[in-house]
Amino acid sequence: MPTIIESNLLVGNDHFAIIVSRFNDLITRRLLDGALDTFRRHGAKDDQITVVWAPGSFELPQLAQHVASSKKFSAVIALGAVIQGETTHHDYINHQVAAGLMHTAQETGVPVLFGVLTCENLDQALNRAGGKVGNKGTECALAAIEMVNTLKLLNSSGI
Ligand code: INI
Repeated sequence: MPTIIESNLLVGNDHFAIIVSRFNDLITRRLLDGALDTFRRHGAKDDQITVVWAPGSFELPQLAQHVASSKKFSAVIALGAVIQGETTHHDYINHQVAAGLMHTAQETGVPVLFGVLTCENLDQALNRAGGKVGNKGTECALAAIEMVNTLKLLNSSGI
C-alpha cells in the first residue's frame, strides 16, 4: 500500500485571514460571504476569522505578505475581482497579483489562496461569485482548510 496523505476538511483551532478587495465589491462581498459561510460550516468560530479590506486587487499581495508574516494565521485568503475594461490595465494587475501571492506563500510557508476572479465581464464574475459556476470564496476557504490540515499531516508524518 502506498502512503497516502489526504486531509479532512475540519477546522481545528486555526485562525484564518481573509483579505478582500473593495474594488468591484458587488462581487467581492459575495466571495467573502462564500468564504465565511464555508469556514463556519466546517467548524470555525467567528473569533478564528479576521477580515482585512484592501482598496483593490493590486494591493492584495502587500497585505497578504504583512498578514502571513505575522505568523498569527494558519492560512491567508486573498479575494478580488478584476474585470476587463477598455485597456490592458487588468493584465498588469492579474499577473502581478498572482505572482505576488505565490511569492508570499513560498517565502512564509503560510498557504495563500488565490481568490481573485479574472473575468471578461460582470456576468462571468457573478457566475463565479455564487452564480452558476460556484463561488471562488467558497473554493478558497475549502482549499485553505485542506492546505492547513495537509501541512499538519505532513509535519506529523515527519515529511
Ligand atoms: N482593482 C480590482 O480589484 N479590479 C479591477 O477590475 C480593477 N480595474 O479594472 O481597474 C482594479 N483596479 C484598482 C487597482 O487594483 C488598485 O487598487 C489601484 O490601481 C491603486 O493601486
